Order: sequence, then structure tokens, then C-alpha cells
Amino acid sequence: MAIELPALPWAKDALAPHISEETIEYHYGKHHAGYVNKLNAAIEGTELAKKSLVDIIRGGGATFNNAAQTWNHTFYWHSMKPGGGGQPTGAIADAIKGSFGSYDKFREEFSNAAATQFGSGWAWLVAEGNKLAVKKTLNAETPITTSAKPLLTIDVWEHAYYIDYRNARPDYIQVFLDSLVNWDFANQNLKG
Ligand code: MN3
Repeated sequence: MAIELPALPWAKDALAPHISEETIEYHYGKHHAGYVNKLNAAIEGTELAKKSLVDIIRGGGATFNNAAQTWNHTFYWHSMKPGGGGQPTGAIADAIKGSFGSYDKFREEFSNAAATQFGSGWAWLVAEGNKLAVKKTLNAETPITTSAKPLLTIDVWEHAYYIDYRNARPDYIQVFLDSLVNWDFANQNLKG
């Protein structure tokens, strides 16, 4: 069965002015769709076509990059919402305090991971046992191949921010934290 490109959780212009409709047009419509199409072309008629996306990713091999990028992008879209950002609420707020000491410390660590991921990749908030941690991954690498449970992610490939922020990745990271983060999604993942 072909892997589907999931619908966005909001309208393409809903994150503007923080992330423009043009960025989403390209990032979702070209990049994300491109990973899905390449993945489907690679698995068509093979044993992999019968597997779930997560199982394909965990199997590694030649399809890993397109499969992991398919999953990572869906997770990224849900990590943002119009009117999001700012202080966390609910269980995730307590967990952040417990693991990092304060929201500000978490923010510093997450921003630093996202800013210092050299080249293309991702920064993540994950749960490892009872602790939360910040991770960064290169290219398509994803925590779902590890024991860590992803709660939230930011895409720091240039295609995620170059139209809106040019080379200023730190500005994009700040806006992500201040105006876009979907803490409801992080709470859902923490619980699940
Ligand atoms: Mn991307």
C-alpha cells in the first residue's frame, strides 16, 4: 500500500507572518511530497510496500532517508500551530521544569541544539524514561530509531526558513519558540 502524504493540520497561510504561505507551498508541496513520492517509487512492488512507515524507517537501508523525512515532516507540521509558542502548559510544563530546571534553561538548550546542528537536520524534545532531553539529528535521522520518544521537533534544513529568514537560522528558531510551538501536541505525545 502506498504511503500517503498526510494533510496539513492547518491552512497553508495559517502560520504567517512567522512562516509564509510560500514556504509551506515549497516545504510541504515540493519537499515533503517529494520524499513521499520517491519513497513510494522505491517500495512499489517490493516487500516494503506491505510495511508501515515506521517499520520501513526502522529497517534502515536505501529507503531510510525518504521514509524518515516523510515521518519527520508530518511530525514537524504538528509541532506548530497558529497562535502557538510561549510558555508550555499542562504536564509538559512540569516535565520541562523537572528535567531542565526551568523553561528558560530548556529554551536555551533547544535553541542551541537547533542553531548548532551543522548543515541539515533537526532538533528535538524527547522523553527518555522519566526524563526529557534535547537531541539534534543530522539529515533524515530521527529519534524513532532509538529508545527516545519524540515530543516536538524543529526542521533546521535551510528549506525550512530560507524564504522567510534567509541565513538567519537563530531568528527562525526564536519565532518557532515564541509564536509557533504546539504544546498541546507535545502533551499528547508525552501521554501517549
Ligand atoms: Mn524540511
